[in-house]
Amino acid sequence: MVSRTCRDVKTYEGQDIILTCEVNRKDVTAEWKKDVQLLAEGGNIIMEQQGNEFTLKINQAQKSDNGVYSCLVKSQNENVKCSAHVLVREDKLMVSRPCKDVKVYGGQEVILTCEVNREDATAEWKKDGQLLTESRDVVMEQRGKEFTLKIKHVQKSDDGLYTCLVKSDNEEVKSSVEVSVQEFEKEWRSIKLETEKMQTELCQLKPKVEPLRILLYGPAGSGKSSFITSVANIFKQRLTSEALADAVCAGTSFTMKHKTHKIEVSGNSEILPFVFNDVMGLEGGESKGVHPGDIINILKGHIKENYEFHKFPLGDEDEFYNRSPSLSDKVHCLVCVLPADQISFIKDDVTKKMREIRERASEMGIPQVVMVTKVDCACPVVKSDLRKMYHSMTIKEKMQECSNKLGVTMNYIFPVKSYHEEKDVVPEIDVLILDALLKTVNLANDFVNKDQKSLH
Ligand SMILES: Nc1nc2c(ncn2[C@@H]2O[C@H](COP(=O)(O)OP(=O)(O)O)[C@@H](O)[C@H]2O)c(=O)[nH]1
Ligand SMILES: [Mg+2]
Repeated sequence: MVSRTCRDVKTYEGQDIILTCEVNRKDVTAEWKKDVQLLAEGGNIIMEQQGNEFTLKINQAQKSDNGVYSCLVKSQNENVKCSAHVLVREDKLMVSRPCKDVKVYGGQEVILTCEVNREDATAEWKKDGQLLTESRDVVMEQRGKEFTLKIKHVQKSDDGLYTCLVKSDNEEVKSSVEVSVQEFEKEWRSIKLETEKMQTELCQLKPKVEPLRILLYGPAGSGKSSFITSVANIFKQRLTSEALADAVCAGTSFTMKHKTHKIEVSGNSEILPFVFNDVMGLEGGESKGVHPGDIINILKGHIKENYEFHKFPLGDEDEFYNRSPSLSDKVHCLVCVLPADQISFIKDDVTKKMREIRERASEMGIPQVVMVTKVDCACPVVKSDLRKMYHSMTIKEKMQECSNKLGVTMNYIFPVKSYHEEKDVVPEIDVLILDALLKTVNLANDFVNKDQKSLH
């Protein structure tokens, strides 16, 4: 019986190999074979016997020594055999082709490859030290000595240091690479630079009900007043002195009176066929801002001009309560205003209130859009060039976050930059605001047309 069999050996060229085999009899002899060939001593081969223990030594092993070695032990009436694999490798485990740093545009595919000097290695990938797992957009492959990590549709959040950790037996090597995601190569949404045409379209709109009423709501300091002032600037073709926006610390000062903002057109005394109301009603707790119940009252047209909001909603006995609102008193489009740089910090109770208001508006069939303001504060690329708005991954991600939080689809979300420190009108500001405004006003108009039809 073999009491101790020889063990498999994996080593490098130049190392010595020892195979040992022990049996439970004393009067035995042994012969060693490499594969089918009987081995003889000489060269780098040494055979030894010490009692019932047989040893085969291979000095300074070479790749040619690779094979299955067996020891055949013979006694008078019995033969036993044990064998072991010997694997002599050329080198230590090494990265033969490391990953290369990559710069990609958002939305593209990233492929990282790393090659080692062995076929039988396995690898895992890490991003910033965190183990990566496969998903719909993350695919890992091995082809012989080559390992690949594929990331489909990269996002800004895929930026980071990627490491391919390769293991073989007890050895480990790694190769790291920096992936930096650039903005979108092509703009993902295009807007026409036709400010004049858009202005004319807005001026000449003849809705069935005038004025179309647009309600802006959102946290204090989100830029509601600045947006309205910016629209006024565009149609006056200069910066208006109308001090609508409060530059004071957000959260303490806000619009408390129900006021309708009309927009004048420069050159003649015309006013635009749509108006704005703005309320702040989304702060956490009930004590700040306009009560959600009053926002619903505004949507329905129950609140008269100049009403000063209280902590509690307006009762239907109040003189400011409009019991029989006409279609023009009602809101025709609800605009949620959220600052791009603050979206991630909006508290859950505020999001909940916003969703509730949205749901009530949806029940009434009122169309809704979201203006993502202060884009310059969220993305340096956009800050330095507003024309890069739809190239910016950050802005798209902010919009996506709004979409997820509020449940509004992306095509009704518009990133805008308002006038806040400019001395003159800037066409790049105008075009974004006009584009968002035109879509908002058209939705309001569609709503009024539908409502009119349902009356007849
Ligand atoms: N950087 C930057 N600041 C803005 C923008 N829009 C508004 N602001 C500033 O944000 C602050 C609050 O804006 P405001 O319109 O009063 O917010 P409201 O409380 O929602 O009416 C003011 O200081 C504005 O000048 C914008 O697009 N970019
Ligand atoms: Mg305001």
